[in-house]
This record gives sequence, C-alpha cells and structure tokens, in this order.
Amino acid sequence: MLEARGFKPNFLITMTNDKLNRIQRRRSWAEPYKIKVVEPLKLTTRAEREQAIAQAGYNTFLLRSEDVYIDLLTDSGTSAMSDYQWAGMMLGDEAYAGSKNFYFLEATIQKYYGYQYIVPTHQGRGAENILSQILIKPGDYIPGNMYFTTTRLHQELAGGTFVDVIIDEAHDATSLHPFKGNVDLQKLTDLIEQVGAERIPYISVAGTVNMAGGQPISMANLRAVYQLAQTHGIRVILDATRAVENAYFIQRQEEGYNQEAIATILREFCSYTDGCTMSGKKDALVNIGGWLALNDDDIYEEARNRVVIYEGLHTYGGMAGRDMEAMGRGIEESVQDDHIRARVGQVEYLGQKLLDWHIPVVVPIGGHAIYLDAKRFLPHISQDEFAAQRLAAELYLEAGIRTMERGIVSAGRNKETGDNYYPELELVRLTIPRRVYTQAHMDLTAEAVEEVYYNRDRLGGLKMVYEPKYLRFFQARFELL
Ligand code: PLI
Repeated sequence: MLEARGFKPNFLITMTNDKLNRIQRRRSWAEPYKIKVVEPLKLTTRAEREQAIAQAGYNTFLLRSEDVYIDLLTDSGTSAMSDYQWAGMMLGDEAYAGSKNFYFLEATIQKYYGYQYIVPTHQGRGAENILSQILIKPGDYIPGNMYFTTTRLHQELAGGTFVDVIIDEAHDATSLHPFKGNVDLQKLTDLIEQVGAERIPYISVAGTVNMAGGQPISMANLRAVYQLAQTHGIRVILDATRAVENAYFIQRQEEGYNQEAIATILREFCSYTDGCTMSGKKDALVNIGGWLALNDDDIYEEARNRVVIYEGLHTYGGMAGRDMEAMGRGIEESVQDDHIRARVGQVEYLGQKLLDWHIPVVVPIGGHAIYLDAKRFLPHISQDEFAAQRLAAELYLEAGIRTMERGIVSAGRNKETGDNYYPELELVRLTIPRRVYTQAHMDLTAEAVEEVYYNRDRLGGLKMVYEPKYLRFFQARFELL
C-alpha cells in the first residue's frame, strides 16, 4: 500500500537482497497493518442463540448479524477498508455521468488485470447477468471448473447448460493435488467433440474455485485451456473474484513464478482469457462493487448498452463515485505481496490448527476459507438430512460463530428433472473476511469446532420445510429431525 502511494520504506531500500529474501521467506504471516478503528461485538448466551437459530429456520443466512459473535459466513463485502480507502471515500465525484472515480477505477483495472474495456456493475452477479444474456443462446453449453451458484443460475436463465470439466481430484476433499482448480483438458475436449464448438459460447474458468474449497488453477493449465479454446474459436471468460489469491498460490507453488510479483502473475493469468466477471467484494477489499471486463469491442458495445437497463449508466454501474474510488484503491492494495501473504496466511493458520487436531477439513487449505468436511465430521447424518446445514447451525449454537453450508442445499436442483443434485462435497465454509479478525478469534473458532467435533455423535439431521425456487440456500428453512 505504501508503494501504491509512491513511498518505499527506508529499510527496504537499504536492505541487501539476501536479507530481504530471508525476511520474505520467514514463516510468520503477521499482518502488514495495525488496527485504528474497532467495532464492538455482542456476546450472547446459549439460550439466546437457541432461540435465534430456531427463528432463523436453522439457516445461518437468516440470522441477524447483531446476534453473531464471529461472522465467517462469507468474505464477500466484509473486508475492513484501509485509511487510504476511507480517505478516497471523501473524494467521491457523485456526478451521474462521467465521474472521475470511474476513470480512475477503469485505469486501475486496465493496469492490474490488463483488459481493454470495463463495464462497472453493482457486484459480481450483475456482470454475470449481462455477460450470460449477451453470449449464451438457448441450447448452449458452458463448461467450467466447477459450478458457482450465481454464475450457473445466470447461465441457465439465459438458456444454457453448465458442464463441470474440473479435474476429478477437486471433488475429493482428501486429495492433496496442489492445483485442484485445474480444468481436465480431456473432459473439455470430449465436450467440444460431443456438442460442437459452435454450441459453446465460452469456457467459464474461476480462480480460485470457491465450491472446491478455494482451490487454485495453475498458470500452465489456464494457458493450455486458452490454447485449446483458441484452436476451436471459443472464448475463455475468467471469474476473477479471487484471482489475486490464485496468483499467490501460483507464486508459491508453480515452477518459475516464485521470484515474480503478484501483480505480474495476475496480469499474465488474465492474459490467457478474453474477459472477466468480477465481484469486487472479495479480492478488491470493498463492501460493494464489481465489473465486467472484455477485450472484444462488439461484445463490449453490447454490454455497455445493456448495463444501463440493469445496473446504471456505463460510468457507474450501480456504484456511487466513492465506492468506485474505494475499489480502485482496494485493487492497488490487493496486489501487494505482503498483503496477500498475510491474508492467505491467516486462513492457513486456522486450517493448520484444525488439521493438527485431526478435524476433517478439505485439503490443501484454500485461499479464503476453511471447509469442514461434513461427510467425515457427521458420517451418521446423510445428505438428505442436510449434514452440513446442521453442522453450520451447531457452530452458531456452540459459540456464536456464523458459517455457511456448501453442500446439497447450495447445489440445488437439476433444471430439467427437478431432482436434487448430490454433490460429492458436503461442506461447511468458515470464510475469513480480509483484515477483520485477529489470531485470537481464529483460536477461539478452532476451539469451538473442536468442541462440536468432540460432541458430534449427539447431533441429528434436519428436514427442509421451505424451499425457494432460486438459490435456495439463501432463504430455505429447516426444522430439527
Ligand atoms: O456476490 P457477488 O454477486 O458480488 O458475486 C458473485 C460471485 C461470483 N463468483 C464467485 C466465485 C463468487 O464467490 C461470488 C460470490 N460469492 C459469495 C457471495 C460468497 O460468499 O462466496
């Protein structure tokens, strides 16, 4: 962040390369910031939590946030902004058209992500909606490295069918493959042969892969996907929501990248795609915002036209000027190597603690969250009795910790048959907001998980008593069996 403001700390200038390398190799991930403002949290009693979760229909999305102690529901829009971002909020140019904050944001995205054209949106799904409407025709197929809830729904609403072409290891919570987000090139080739390239408007690639456990895709794999797509005239669209976290795994784990800066890796990563949808609420360290980026001028023109129907003018897309300023500044901070190392470091700290205590979690530890493996945690509760949903409710009851189900409820139903999907992964996500919680919060979380694990045999399942039509996990209600 200091570099973003044009400063270079003295100790970095005078330090020899050897010493710098040693410091960068140190194992501790201590935060490269200190706390200036705090937000008090409410502590509740077990009796209060029993009432709150029953009123919420055993769905953590339906809890009131003031009844939550440690909120690990999501890392989306829950980051703490820096003083540099807050200062930018005062510089909002709230003109309806042509806000200077938009031009700053546009230039920042072009610089760090490398795409030519930027369409601002209120958040990621706004970009998914516009992109899906433009590119997908009824009967099309969209291959991707595992589904994401809103992304797949927009593809389906546009008449497309999502096809999962991620490597098999991604569906195995215990596989230690370092890049479980990789696309299986054979599965992709088979689909192209089966349905024809003309029925595939684009390949939908996410880095990292949320539903697989925050798992990265390698640079080599994305490059190969892009080459294959190009030979068939198919576009590759990146879900860039957590691409900076993905770049960190490439830097650390992929040959040839450990001397490269995160910003350099991110640019190369995006260069193997033709555009991206983005939820700025994650990597970009803001509470609201997103964008669609494209290199094709005709698709851009269409997107720029459609954004005014759903989001707002093409120079704000549903965001206030101050939001765009904060997001531009958040992007600058997000690509700092010390930031991302501490961010993932905190996630890994919690994960390692649980692994040390033999709690079943998805491995390797991903970029933004720890995923409890409910199939191994609660083997006596079937998917039809919503093991992960039950476990999420129990963590709240135990310590006021809010987490999220990522299993059969999130997976929803097959759009043709109406049958439930039965995903291999039945998970509870402990998602770490960026720059928000302390190491003591992580310790307390680990202890609460351990306590629930110790008492796991006492837990029974749930039955669903209300099911919304779209994205049911947000609003479904349950009762104890
Ligand atoms: O929540 P949005 O509309 O800004 O973004 C949608 C979205 C798209 N792709 C990916 C990989 C996401 O993770 C994502 C949103 N994720 C949420 C809300 C989460 O809790 O993970």
